[in-house]
Amino acid sequence: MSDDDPPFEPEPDESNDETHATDGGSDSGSGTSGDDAGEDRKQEQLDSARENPEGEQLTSDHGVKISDTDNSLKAGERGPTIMEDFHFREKMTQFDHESIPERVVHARGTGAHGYFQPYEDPDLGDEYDDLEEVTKATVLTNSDQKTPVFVRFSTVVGSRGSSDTVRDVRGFATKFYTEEGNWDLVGNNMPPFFIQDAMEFPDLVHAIKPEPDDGIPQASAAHDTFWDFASLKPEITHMIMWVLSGRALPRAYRMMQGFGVHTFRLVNDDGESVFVKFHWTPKLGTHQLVWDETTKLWGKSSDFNRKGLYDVIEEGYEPEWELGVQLFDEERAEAFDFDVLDPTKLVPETEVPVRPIGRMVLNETPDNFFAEVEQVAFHPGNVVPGIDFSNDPLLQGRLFSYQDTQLNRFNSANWDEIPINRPITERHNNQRAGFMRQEINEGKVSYKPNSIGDDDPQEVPEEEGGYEHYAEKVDGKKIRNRSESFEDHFTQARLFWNSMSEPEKQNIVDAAHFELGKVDRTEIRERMVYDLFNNVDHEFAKRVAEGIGVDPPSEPGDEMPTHDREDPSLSMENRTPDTIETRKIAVLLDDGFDDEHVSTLRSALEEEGARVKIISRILGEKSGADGETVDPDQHHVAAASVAFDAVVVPGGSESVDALLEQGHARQFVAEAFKHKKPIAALGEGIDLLEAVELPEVALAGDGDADAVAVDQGVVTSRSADDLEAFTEAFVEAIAAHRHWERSVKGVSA
Ligand code: HDE
Repeated sequence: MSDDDPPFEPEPDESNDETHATDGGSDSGSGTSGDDAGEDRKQEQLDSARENPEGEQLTSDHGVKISDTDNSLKAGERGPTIMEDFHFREKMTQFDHESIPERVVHARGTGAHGYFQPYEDPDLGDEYDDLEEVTKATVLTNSDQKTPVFVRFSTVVGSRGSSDTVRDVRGFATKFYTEEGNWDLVGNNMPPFFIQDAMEFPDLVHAIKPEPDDGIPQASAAHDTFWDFASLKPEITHMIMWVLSGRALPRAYRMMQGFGVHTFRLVNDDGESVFVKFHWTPKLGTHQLVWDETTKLWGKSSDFNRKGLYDVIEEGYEPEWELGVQLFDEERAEAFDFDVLDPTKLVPETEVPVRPIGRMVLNETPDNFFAEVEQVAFHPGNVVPGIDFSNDPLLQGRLFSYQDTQLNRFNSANWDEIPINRPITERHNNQRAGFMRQEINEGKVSYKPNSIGDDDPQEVPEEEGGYEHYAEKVDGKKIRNRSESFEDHFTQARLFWNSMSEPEKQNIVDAAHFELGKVDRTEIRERMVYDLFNNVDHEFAKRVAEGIGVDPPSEPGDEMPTHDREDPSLSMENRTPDTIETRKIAVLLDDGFDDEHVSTLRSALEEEGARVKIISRILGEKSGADGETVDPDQHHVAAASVAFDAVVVPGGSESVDALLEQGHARQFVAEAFKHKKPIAALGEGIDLLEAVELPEVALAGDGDADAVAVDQGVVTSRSADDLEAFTEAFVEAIAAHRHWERSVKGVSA
């Protein structure tokens, strides 16, 4: 099978059949009527800016046809180039100016289009009957309305060309083109943040970015300046626990949760407000890579996450997330043992459940990376009526920074006029000028009040949709300090640690060994262990200390909380729905493979939504023992197990004998084992697993010819008589994603 053949046709979704409609005809003036007008309108707007140069004649930017684009104009056959060559000048000037400043953080990313649609009558528990009771934002409440979205996922620290699979927080920024203007929910894949006040952000970023003297390291926190800063900032502890966990190594953007991080406000028609935390929950589960795998991917597939999102959408899948809200009023907020305005805290789901209120579907890749992904500009200050800010000092600071940073990136206040950033609503105001103004406004008047133009554009009263800020009572002295209610830095860090399974805890310890192992200064490592980790959990601190040349602390830290609370929602292992959709499965074979094994496996796995890829030593058709042929998708030079979710070795003695001679095939299996991925083998295929000497794994033996053996995610069947039972067991092993119980100490891969 080639990459061109969609392996899996997603079920036709009735609610979704107009998703790609770009055929015009929508009512551009329609308000919040129950149709997909908004969704269509964004597509139309983008279409009007799309150009397809294919087959057209080459022209200059001023529209003149060009006769030669390879040779510059010269004075004589071998003479100097002449400046009047306008085509040369233009081509070179455009090239010289092809880049804009990369984002100071979140420089590396990718994006996709899609839509958001609220659920009809979502279950909000006992406290609220319906969402209209708490917000007038129809983007969240009108279940007939699909709002177009553009989502950009990103890493934070690395520069634009850095690798995708580094240990880092991931950005999860969504632009909703609503009927009431743009709403940007600019979140991350982790619910807390590093710091409590926007004032500290430049210091945090300076500390984590490459060090200023040598510009090293790229896209990594593993160096002295970051941990120096961290060890002196106990408020960072909770976030550090997340960053050391598998959350910082997402398997795919489509397998990642998203969080609004801050507490926001929802506001209803009567001007009443409740607090809200926003959550994105991926339909495909929340999954991670393992560290060794990520470092190999830096070299073998450094666009791994970017390509992953692009490929699945192009292959016809539609990654989906549920938007959930945690709703709580001021009184409830007062009762928590943390401050909801403190962005280093989350609201535990054990306290306030997440209520799903709608779904987001990503179904279209960008046509032009620069015009869409690079130029999309988010701003947490972009809100619509019904959504408002809290006084979280980090959020308040962001409201300044994003507009400011766009001015730097675009060199113009008109950044919100370009196609990807334009709202679908009409815009009327008195702005007329500035670099790269796109709109051509007619008329004499660009001021207010005016009599010449009937005093247009008119202000809109709140009842008619004008944005009114929530009338929160604020009364205080001007002070520069930190609220006492922001002082507890360890309770939630401990909650996170307590909520991890043992393998997840080990991952955190291993990550700390790597990160702090890269820190030269002993006193920094000591501070991390004694001042931070030992105030989270004493055993944790000792386990970290052992690996980094620091004496283990003898007593728990003075500030270590004693609670044993857990929140199961924090563990990724509890976020593994029973699906293998979009997982990439490698089939290792050579000439002489068992035809039935391959065709049965492929159809069974594809039926479950997996993507099956045939890997062979060299490209070009391979013949099965019974004469079937397959066309390998990748060969050994290009394929590596790190880019797959599981591997299966079908039978066929000639094929397996060839694989046994191929170091790459052994390496493929050994690496998949080391990275705790599902492995399966049928018939003679088991010989390859035996040759690799997977430690402490029970394979189907000759004696139990009929049985399907399943041990630690390794599924084998010697006789291969019951292919149905075999594939069922393999599908189950793939759905589990990783098999943490394996001992991989002796595996050299
Ligand atoms: Fe950002 N952040 N940030 N940030 N952030 C930027 O804006 C900033 C913060 C987040 O895909 C920048 O357009 C400050 C929290 C995402 O284009 C910049 C503070 C959260 C993206 C900026 C924060 C985020 C950015 C760089 C502390 C999670 C990528 C380029 C007060 C809730 C958006 C840009 C995209 C980007 C500033 C903290 C998420 C410089 C000052 C907390 C997902 O404006």
